[in-house]
Amino acid sequence: MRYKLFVYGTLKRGLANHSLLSKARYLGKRWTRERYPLVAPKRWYPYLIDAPGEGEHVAGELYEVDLPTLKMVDRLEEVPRYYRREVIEVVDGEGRVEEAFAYFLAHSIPYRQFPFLPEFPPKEE
Ligand code: PCA
Repeated sequence: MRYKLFVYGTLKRGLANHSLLSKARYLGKRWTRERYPLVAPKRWYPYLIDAPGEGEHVAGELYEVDLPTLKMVDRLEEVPRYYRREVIEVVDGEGRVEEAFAYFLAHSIPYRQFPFLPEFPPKEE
């Protein structure tokens, strides 16, 4: 089985955890169909918050992964304690919609205290 995984944080190309996706197939750039808050209170740890309608259409990358890769990434993200893996809708540059897994922060934080990012890492101020 192959699964679609939308990544918006450290799993993206060039970032700290991307090597976990070495066996994954890159499908291209995508955005969340809904708006979600994306915050990075600790700078290198981006959190997608399950509060649809707040925040931005978050940019990320879509991959096709096998089950061992998905399980490995779940372990890295400490699912279900730290992040939860949920199905969301993502859109490509032409507006085509598809479903993919994405990682949401599992616990609640006062996310409205932080700027809502359209992508991670934030562009320099
Ligand atoms: N890694 C996952 C969730 C947050 C993070 O840093 C990702 O890139 O989507």
